[in-house]
Amino acid sequence: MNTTRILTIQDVSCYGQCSLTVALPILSAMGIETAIIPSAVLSTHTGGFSGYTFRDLTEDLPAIAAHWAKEGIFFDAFYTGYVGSKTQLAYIKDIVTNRRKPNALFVVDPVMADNGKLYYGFDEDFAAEMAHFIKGADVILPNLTEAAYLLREPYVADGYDQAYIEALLRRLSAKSGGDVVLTGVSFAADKLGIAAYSKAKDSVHYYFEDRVEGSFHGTGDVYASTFVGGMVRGLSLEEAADLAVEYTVRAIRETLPDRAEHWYGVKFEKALPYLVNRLQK
Ligand code: PXL
Repeated sequence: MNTTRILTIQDVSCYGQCSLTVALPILSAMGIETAIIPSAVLSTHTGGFSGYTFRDLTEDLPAIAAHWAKEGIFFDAFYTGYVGSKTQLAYIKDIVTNRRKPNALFVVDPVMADNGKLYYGFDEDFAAEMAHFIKGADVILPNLTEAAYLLREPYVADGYDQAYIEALLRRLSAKSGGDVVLTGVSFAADKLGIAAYSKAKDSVHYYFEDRVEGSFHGTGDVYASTFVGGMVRGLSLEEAADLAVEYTVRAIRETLPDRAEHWYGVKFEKALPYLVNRLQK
């Protein structure tokens, strides 16, 4: 029997519910065999903690790739998230090129910024490299800030209309060559969601849910992992994009009662039964 095997490359934030500690459980719950390459190991994520450790694993990547080449290991899908260095982007491109099965899916979450600002440790140079790295990705999943950095355009926080979002999606697709799911889109104060652009159909699809006030760390990773899981399970771009919003919102709602103490991430574990049940339908 054939197994669908995915490789995800992102950091291990030992504490704080993001990147691999979110992606692995979600993809496993969705029934997908998931191999990993940790891009870096941090004691915590960088959003709200100070004094964290950071071990860059860039130089481990070529050795891991060489071993896998010897073992004849190939993947059906690749999903990249937080990447620790510019050099790593080139190594990852090689891995995606050399370890792919025919028709493998390549999804890039260009994790580097939010709310108009680059995350700590990232600079304009990295953003320029990321803009290059996304070329050839089947799907990219930027938020509005990352979209602005990828296109080297000013960040527009709000007050935009559908025409702006659709032109932005088309500019991003022209850059990557594939589909685009833009996260954090809102045309009304009480609604928040996504806009998904299918290159093949040249169409834009929207999905919104009621906005939960505040910003929640790690939700980009919850969203991207669920989206990738959906795609690998054969959902359409639009279905996977919607499912990922539904699940992310549920994970946020699970966190609300305990928010002050649980400020560093969302309780996505509590919403996993919902995700598993939803996939059975
Ligand atoms: O959730 C994105 C992310 C992943 N990994 C690390 C981070 C962040 C966002 O701040 O700091 C280490």
